[in-house]
Amino acid sequence: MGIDASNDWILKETKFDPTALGKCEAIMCLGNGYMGLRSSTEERYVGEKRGLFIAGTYNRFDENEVCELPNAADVLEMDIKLNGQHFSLMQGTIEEYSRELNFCTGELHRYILWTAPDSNKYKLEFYRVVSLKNLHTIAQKINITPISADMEITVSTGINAQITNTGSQHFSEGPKRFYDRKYMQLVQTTTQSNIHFVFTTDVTFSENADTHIAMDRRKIFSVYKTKVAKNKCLTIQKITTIHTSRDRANENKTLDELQASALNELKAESTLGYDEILKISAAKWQELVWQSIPVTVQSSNPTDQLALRFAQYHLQIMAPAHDNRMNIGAKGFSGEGYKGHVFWDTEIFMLPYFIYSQPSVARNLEEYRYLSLPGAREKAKGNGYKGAQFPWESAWLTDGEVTPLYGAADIVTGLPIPILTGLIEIHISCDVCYGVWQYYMATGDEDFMERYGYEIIFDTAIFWASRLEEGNDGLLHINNVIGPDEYKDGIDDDAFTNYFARWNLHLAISYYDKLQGNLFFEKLDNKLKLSAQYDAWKEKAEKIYVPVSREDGVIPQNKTFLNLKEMDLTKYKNQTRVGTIYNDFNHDQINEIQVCKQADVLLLILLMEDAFTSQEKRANWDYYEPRTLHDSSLSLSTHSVLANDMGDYSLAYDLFVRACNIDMGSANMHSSDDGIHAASIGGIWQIAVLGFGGLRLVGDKLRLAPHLPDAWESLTFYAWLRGQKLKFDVTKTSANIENLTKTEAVTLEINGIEYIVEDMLETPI
Ligand code: IFM
Repeated sequence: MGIDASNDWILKETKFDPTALGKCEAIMCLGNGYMGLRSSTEERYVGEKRGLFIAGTYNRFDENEVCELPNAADVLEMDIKLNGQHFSLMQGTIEEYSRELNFCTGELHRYILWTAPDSNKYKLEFYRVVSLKNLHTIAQKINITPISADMEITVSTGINAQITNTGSQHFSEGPKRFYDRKYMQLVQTTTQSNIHFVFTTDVTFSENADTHIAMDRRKIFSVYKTKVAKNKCLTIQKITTIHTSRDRANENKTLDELQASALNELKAESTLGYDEILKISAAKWQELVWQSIPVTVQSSNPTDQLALRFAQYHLQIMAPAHDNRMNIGAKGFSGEGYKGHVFWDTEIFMLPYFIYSQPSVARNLEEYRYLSLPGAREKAKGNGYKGAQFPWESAWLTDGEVTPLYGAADIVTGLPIPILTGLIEIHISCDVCYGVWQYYMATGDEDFMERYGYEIIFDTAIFWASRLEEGNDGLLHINNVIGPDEYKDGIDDDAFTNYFARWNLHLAISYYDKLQGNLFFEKLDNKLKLSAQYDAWKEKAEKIYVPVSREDGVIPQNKTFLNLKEMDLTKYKNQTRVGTIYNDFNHDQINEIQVCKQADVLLLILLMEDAFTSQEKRANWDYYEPRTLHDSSLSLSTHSVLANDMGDYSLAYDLFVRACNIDMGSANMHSSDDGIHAASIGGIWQIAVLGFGGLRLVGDKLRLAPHLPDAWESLTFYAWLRGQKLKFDVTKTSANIENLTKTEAVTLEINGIEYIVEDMLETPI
């Protein structure tokens, strides 16, 4: 696949490549936070992974599987026959080809000049959009022009619910019918969560077409036959809507009512037609993203701007901004990977984008955590602890822990590797608390804190207090966990976990002190019995063991890490695919080597930068960077931001480029097949704004310390800080900051000096 960055708004595939079908489906995925639609082609191919995912509609296939986002019916498929021959790029000759996703409008466009095996030539253009305005609408437009002679064209299309999640069929077949011999409707209902999906579609032809309607098992479709004159363009429009009983607006409707309202809405959308739907949706893209919060870079490498738009585009379509009962999966809604589950990826990697760019979306994401507190309490209780222990992987609010128990094959035993993360990767509880605190520090949103935030902070502190174990040394320890580095499991005193657990307790203590006398606090105190626990928190927070730096400043990643075997990791550091260490060692063996899958101590240092000295930062950077393989897509952005902090500028830029290539690059054509890497995409934005742009929340203070890479001349970005929208124009030598809201002054530290930004500020850097 050749990515063409000649236009930095457009992700372009320049050559049809059957081995890149899955990758393009994911990286060119369309969506709007309500749904994610993989960009499969209209005609079908071996190797494709068709997919449509609707936020929050999790279903559990059976007792042996955890719940997942079901892959819903396919509405894109069109079987096109030209002069009796199936249109397929696997035959005939492709004279010209391009497939483009335009980030500016959100439109996908495919252009093909094709000579069929019978030597007849055709121009085909496929346009598609998922509306950002009406979240239920998918619109398609197809232009077919016969170039050699008048032609008979037959198109078969409709709603195909013969789709599974790699074999697991999540739906019972529901009613299907035609209305007015024109509109097609099909209902499918999830087998366990009992959610109705109503698909309604309308297909129109620019030429008169003989039509016959047909039904099959889990399928409704129509076959249209028409004659098209040479050089005349046949235009087909297909407008589809999707509604589910999970939608807030439909919760109290009967299925009949839902079907009827869906049909009415389809008729209204269909009246608008493709071009108008596109225009309205593109205007929404301008309003929400491109005119309000664009990140703009002047770089000698045009792919940089493309990558930043790629990131903003995907962050927009992965966020279920419409409903606070939903959150972002590790693959967004772009594939079956990780089953649509939500991880710490949200708080640590994607949330910062929303906090600074769309604070109301950030608030929704954290409200989801509040609404999942019952499941988190259930999990703590089930494990014999108190308070809220958030699930490592979560799905619907009441699902609790949904991490699967087994994964890939162990090369030594031949058995599936047990997945222990759901049992012992417990730092998620402080990650959620950190997300809440970050949101609060950047926004100052007291209403959120009183309704939701403080309760999360207190209840996670209660969990940590109950999780600590008394050691022989008189200190409190956290044993048998997995830290961020998932190449080490069952370890004791993981630095990341222990530092954050202590921080979580200190935060709860400080808010307990601060909130005394508030009415809402008294209620919370009663509900969670805070006063009865306060003294114990204070005592325990002082006694938590945190791994301290050696003399040279290196912090042990956990109790045993620094005594593990050292190994030459060059081969794995230079790999072009992730996880090649598993070709040589199994998980138990990797557990014994000083090798990190992903940023761990270094992430701790980045997130808690005021807790460590510069000498410690440098020592840990020098120690852990060479030992980290970046075998998780979450890793590169952390290292890039830190490399910039450390003054290792060319490495910082190199890691940025690598992070951009995780999804956009062509080194591994299959790494995105199961979906894009949401955390890495959040990381691309973080590198630009928090790294090169240098905007950072340090403790409760905002700081700006930019340093642009050699390739960049300037960087412009926007950030909402404490209710004010600020515009930052950064060059290699200066920073221009404009407070666009101007209702309050914002305090920012630049080069060690505190500035109050009421209006405009220009400063050398
Ligand atoms: O949350 C991550 C984890 O840190 C590494 N493995 C993949 C997960 C989902 O992205």
